[in-house]
Amino acid sequence: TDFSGKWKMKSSENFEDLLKALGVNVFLRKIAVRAASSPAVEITQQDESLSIKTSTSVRTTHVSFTVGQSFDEATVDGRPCTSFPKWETDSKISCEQTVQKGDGPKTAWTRELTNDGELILTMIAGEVVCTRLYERE
Ligand code: R13
Repeated sequence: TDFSGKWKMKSSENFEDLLKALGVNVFLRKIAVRAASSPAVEITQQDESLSIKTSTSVRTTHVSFTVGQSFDEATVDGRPCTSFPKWETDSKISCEQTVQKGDGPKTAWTRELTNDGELILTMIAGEVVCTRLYERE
């Protein structure tokens, strides 16, 4: 599977609930929700190595990792964490996160390429699952 490409978001569920579960206050939540409604995502992939740039008007993140190797990133509420991405199927990466200090709900994400060429991102905090559907630009 090749996740490479420029992606635009078609739908999002539970993003605000996710931030709420992580303890983000209502003021910052509203700003984040608005900005996260029109992200620009660019992924480049070579074999097992991915680079994912996610841009919004208020926050841009850039992660590079190799599936099967741990790397440092930040949780969606901005806390430094160590992540371990692995193949769940040949078209789905699941990634568990461990925050470097403090506690809170267990966080993770998954990215899956569907048969019809769409990308499903889930972000998880405890029991809350945020699902975001992307299509190629
Ligand atoms: C701002 C500060 C407060 C915190 C926050 C969290 C998330 C975001 C913005 C902020 C945004 C996230 C977008 C995520 C996307 C994910 C994806 C709570 C730290 C800056 C308000 C905008 C687009 O789809 O991959």
